[in-house]
Amino acid sequence: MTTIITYGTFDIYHVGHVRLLRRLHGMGDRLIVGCSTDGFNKRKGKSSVMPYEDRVELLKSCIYVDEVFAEKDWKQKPKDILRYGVDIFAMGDDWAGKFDYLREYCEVVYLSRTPGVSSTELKEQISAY
Ligand code: C2G
Repeated sequence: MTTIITYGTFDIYHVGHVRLLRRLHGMGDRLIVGCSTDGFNKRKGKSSVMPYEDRVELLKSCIYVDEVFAEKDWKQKPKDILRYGVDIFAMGDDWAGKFDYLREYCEVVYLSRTPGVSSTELKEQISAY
């Protein structure tokens, strides 16, 4: 049983998120997602349009996702990896290199982002609509 883990805000859920989750799903048997809480987003310097509960509901509705849990701080990843028996930690490559320290616990991979779509761009497009 290969378990994959990833983390993110997943605000304004879009095809960039779905394509990443689909690829991660294809890499193993179980995909677990750490969804950033609203409080953690503040500390990340990010604000999300959608509240945490809605972002979790959208992730849980995704056929590629097996489990969703709260990402509350930067330090919890090693504990999460051990708790879930994670084999692969994966993120989009906008984070390339940032989580290499987790190689002590599991494989670390960075997948190419989907170009041309982001929550920020969507917010701008919607407000200009
Ligand atoms: N992503 C992607 N393609 C896009 C947009 C996002 O592949 N067009 C990926 C990102 O690379 C990330 C995931 O989707 O792996 C979630 O993106 P965000 O919600 O923006 O995640 P972020 O706010 O960067 O939070 O501890 C890690 C952080 O919580 C990551």
